[in-house]
Amino acid sequence: MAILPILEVPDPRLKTVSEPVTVFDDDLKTLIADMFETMYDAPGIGLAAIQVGVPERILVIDLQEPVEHDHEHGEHCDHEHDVVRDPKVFINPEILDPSEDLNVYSEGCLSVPEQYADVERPATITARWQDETGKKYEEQVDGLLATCLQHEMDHLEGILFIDHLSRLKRQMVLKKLAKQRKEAA
Ligand code: GNR
Ligand code: NI
Repeated sequence: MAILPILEVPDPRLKTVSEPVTVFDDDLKTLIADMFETMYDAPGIGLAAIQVGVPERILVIDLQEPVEHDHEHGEHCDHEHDVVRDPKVFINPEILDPSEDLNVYSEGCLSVPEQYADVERPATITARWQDETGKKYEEQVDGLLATCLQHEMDHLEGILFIDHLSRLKRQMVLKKLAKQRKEAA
């Protein structure tokens, strides 16, 4: 397993249109394992293969809701371990019949680090995809998973969440990122 470097704007590779996966082999399973490790380390709730430089239609998502729990007095508790992992893999994903009603979510992206902006997307979609063995699925998806899946699917088309913003807002986000990078340097 390996943590892979994540591409950041303005890396031109992020604008690549990714290619469908046709071979479901051990190399694919290794890449998916590395993508999960990279996503959990970042941390993020989703990752597209192109974000680690691989132009293939592969997504990993884990909305990773931390679970509330009680514990006995004096019991040792490391909250980092109190996360129920829910890893989801989407290969060659497609969206069918997006709803007319939209959801607004303050989105972020590991390729546009530490910047957030409201993005409107269909609230409900039907998603079709394959898993790492090539098995096909079709399911209706809503809530944060619908938002995240659409954000990730945009990556497969070379689109970032900032591309959904007005030019003015996009420039504000990129200026803020440049300023924060300068201050961190
Ligand atoms: O970690 C992430 N958080 C997030 C929040 C709202 C909408 C989408 C996302 S995905 C993002 C990780 C990422 O960049 N995936 O491509
Ligand atoms: Ni992203």
